Amino acid sequence: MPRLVTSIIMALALLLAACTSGGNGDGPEPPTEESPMPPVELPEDTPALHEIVPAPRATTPDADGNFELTADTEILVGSEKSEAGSAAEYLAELLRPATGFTLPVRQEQRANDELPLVVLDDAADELPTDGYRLEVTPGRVELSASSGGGFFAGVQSLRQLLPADVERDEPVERTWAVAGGTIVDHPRFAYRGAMLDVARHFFEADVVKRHIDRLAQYKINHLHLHLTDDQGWRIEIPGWPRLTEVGAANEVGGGPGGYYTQEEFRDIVTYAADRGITIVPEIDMPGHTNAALASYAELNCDGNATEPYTGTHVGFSSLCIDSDTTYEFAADVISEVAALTPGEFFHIGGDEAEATTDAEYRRFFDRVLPMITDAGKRPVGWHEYAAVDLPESAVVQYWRIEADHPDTSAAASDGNQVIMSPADHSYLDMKYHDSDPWGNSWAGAVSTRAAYEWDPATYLTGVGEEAILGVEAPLWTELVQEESDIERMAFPRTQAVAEVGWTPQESRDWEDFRSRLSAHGERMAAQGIDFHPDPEVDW
Ligand code: TNX
Repeated sequence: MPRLVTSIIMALALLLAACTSGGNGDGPEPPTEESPMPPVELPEDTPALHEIVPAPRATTPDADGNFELTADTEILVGSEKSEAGSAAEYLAELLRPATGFTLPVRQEQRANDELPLVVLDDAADELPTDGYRLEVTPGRVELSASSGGGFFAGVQSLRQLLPADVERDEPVERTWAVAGGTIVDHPRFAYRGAMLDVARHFFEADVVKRHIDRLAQYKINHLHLHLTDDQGWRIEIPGWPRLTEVGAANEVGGGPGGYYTQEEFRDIVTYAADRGITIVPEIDMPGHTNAALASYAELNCDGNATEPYTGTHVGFSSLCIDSDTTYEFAADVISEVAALTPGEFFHIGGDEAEATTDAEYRRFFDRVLPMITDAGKRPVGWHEYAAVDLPESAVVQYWRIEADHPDTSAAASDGNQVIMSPADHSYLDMKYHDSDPWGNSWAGAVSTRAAYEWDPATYLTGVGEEAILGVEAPLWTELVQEESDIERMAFPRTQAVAEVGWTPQESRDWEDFRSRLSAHGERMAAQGIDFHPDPEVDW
């Protein structure tokens, strides 16, 4: 751009800033012409605006707009929204270890214009859900959003615009620059989820928290925790102590199992919220309940407790459908777990209830679904539960690999929303490639490319864009025992599904994703993630 034009634009911008700040001198102001920021040279490893994952909607680079993060940089919160404050704190926490900078977060409007600033403020116009605008100019990065989700998403984009070194946990002496320009972005779907099965193998709270850290960077905004199954009950329920004394003491293969106390679980929920992630608790019923049936004899129709189960078969267990104790149990568990989670969803399982007749299954959900809506939550269930009368707020999660499921399409026509988790594209417990030594294979291999190349809106007959709440990548853990197994199975397929959920279909392209993803190998390595270097990508 010619210098004269640049100067005119700058003068106009200054004039506009003076007008919009109300002229009372207490609004943050851009650098003045008397103290222009010197031009910033970008180190070679500085990512370009379009290189982030998931791909943003619109980027406008500006070579004159580069920003340098320095020891003087401050983070300023102009928005009253508490999430803007949390997002700012989170940003500071992300950037402090590698930069070694203090990066103070200030809630005040006043700032020293001489200092480089990162400003989080309300968008002047209403942005779509989870949308944000990121403007990088010399001396100032402005992140604006209309909602908490937007601030968290923008923070992740800004983080990815810094070089991979920013992911190290020790200070690195170097220039920290961000390429100039503007990103305007919002997601295709409101729900971008991951699931972790903590029932088949139990994972301690700090493992879950580290997983949350890793998911959040790809704008995953829901973590569904599969808290109960045949092999284990993982959440403390007052009044039902044997669920954790007996039901939690096993896992697949006979290991010691474990569970979260209510306090630990609340702590996970808060930790996730501070990173823009809502926990979706799942209590799987009426099947997948052997851990409960082994804990309480009275939950069984014959009055005998079952034996603990540490194998991997499915479909053999059921709560006693026509016993009042079952509904006292369900009511207590649902109200306790609903109270632990401020999020809008409560997952009630409903899958593979092969030990229950269709009529029993229906009777069960006719009594249990109102407990969930009465607790103020939207029920979510695996797609088998689309066979029952669902309340309007209920969400159906499709997990199979067939292109037709009439109950799910009927629910969608009735206005129920659908989460798409087709196993042949989104199941993180599958092998990446047939030759892999680990992983399930009933849905076939799910390579990174397979996790990327599908369209949620054309997968299932009768379930189009409008019916879809979002996507979710489940990680079942029959074969996953260590934290490093979680990492290997989840990454990089989580990035692929995250982009399926965020980026519009017409803007997605495997070759383009593949080249952007390759730069994330270094970022993941710097974070200590034991990802799978799928040979489909040049790492
Ligand atoms: C099917 S997907 C299941 C799980 C297994 C998984 C293994 C679903 C709702 N049920 O119980 O863990 O396959 O891939």
